[in-house]
Amino acid sequence: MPDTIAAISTPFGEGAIAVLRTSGPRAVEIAGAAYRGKLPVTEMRARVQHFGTVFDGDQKLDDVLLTVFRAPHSYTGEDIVEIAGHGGVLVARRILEVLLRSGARSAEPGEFTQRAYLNGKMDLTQAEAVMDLISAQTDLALLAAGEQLAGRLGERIRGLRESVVELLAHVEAYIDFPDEDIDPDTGEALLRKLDAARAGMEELLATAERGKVLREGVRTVIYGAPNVGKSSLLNVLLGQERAIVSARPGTTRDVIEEVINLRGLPLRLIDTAGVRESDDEIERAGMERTRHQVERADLVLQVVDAHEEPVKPETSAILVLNKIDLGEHPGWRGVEGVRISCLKGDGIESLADTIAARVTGGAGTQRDWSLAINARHADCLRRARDFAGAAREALTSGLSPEFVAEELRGALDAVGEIVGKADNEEILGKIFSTFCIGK
Ligand SMILES: Nc1nc2c(ncn2[C@@H]2O[C@H](COP(=O)(O)OP(=O)(O)OP(=O)(O)O)[C@@H](O)[C@H]2O)c(=O)[nH]1
Ligand SMILES: [Mg+2]
Repeated sequence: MPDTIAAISTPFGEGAIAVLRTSGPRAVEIAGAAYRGKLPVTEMRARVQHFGTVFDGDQKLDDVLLTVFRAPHSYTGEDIVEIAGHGGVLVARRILEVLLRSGARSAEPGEFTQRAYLNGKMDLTQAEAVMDLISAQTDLALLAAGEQLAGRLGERIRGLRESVVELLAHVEAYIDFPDEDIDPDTGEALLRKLDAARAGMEELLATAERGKVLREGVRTVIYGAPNVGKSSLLNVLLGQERAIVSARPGTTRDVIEEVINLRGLPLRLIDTAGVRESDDEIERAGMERTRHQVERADLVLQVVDAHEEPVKPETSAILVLNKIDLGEHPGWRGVEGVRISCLKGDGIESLADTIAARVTGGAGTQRDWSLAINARHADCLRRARDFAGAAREALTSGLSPEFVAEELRGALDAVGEIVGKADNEEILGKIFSTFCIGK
């Protein structure tokens, strides 16, 4: 029998309310020991809030609202009691201590959700989506997390898995009759099915890039010579005076990082020290950091001063010609780039369009971004795709069905791992350790 866990589920700090949760076979009993109200906790109707008081022995701790959820109709699939009290750090802590003393154990990060998964309330992709939802920083990220939480990705994966199961069953039928080779007609049909499954894998894999963008943001480095207006650009895009701007070249020395929401895309903007020859030790350390950031960037905005002599544009960067209000140097004529003025605010919308187009591959975010796999899914799918490719090889080169079946089983396991068919402590540990305690 699993133990009963408890945690404060609201963030640490003072707030209007704090919610504690306890889940497990003894949840009702444990919460009941600390609570006094009109009805004992054991007699409460599920999912109805009751007003009462939590005591530590004879000492009154807090007036609370208490709700019982009965297995299996709860988040975890176990009995859950939720206690909403006043949002003080100490008072919540004291209520938790009472629950722990009555026999609950402190919950590990993500343990409530892990139990939900283990009890079949959700698959692994849905459990992961819980965290995506909590950490979403833009509407697009929220949309994708919501769809995944609703099970849309899980459905696709199960469909894929189903088609591999069918293939495998078909091939295994031949293994049972050792004298028979797969006849050409059947071979053709199998190939078609196999290729459809592979296409399905590729289709999902193609969403990995946007999954990374939505979850981690686009690392966008603002790069260029001193004094061209890099920090000004950061401030304009951010909508606040975050970085120091001054007419003196070499103002920014450290790396400044802020996340913004650009057309629904989370952009991790990184302002850097201007790059030039310098004897100043601190400035040179700053430039070293700039170089390091450029190496790790998903996208580089190369800022130049439009009214100065042209410099050579970087090939993969978006060229941003700033200070266009001062006029454009004839040398820039015909050069492709976004012309802006941070001072006047001109051209910023068009820069945002250019960035969004680059990030979304020109298709815009109108395209369906609600399906966006994460790095773990991508890793599983790549393995599945390779196994499926090997199965195809085996099939077309006339190897005996055993070999085909072996590869298909590999593909099946890899696909299954995405939703959690292949239970593995290590995988679960990795996923749930990123959660907050109490979730
Ligand atoms: N006229 C004009 N001046 C601008 C514009 N953008 C920035 N500046 C000015 O250019 C100077 C340098 O701006 P910063 O944003 O500090 O430039 P930076 O590239 O961050 O400079 P470093 O941090 O030294 O590398 C400041 O005096 C800004 O007010 C613009 O669009 N037009
Ligand atoms: Mg600067």
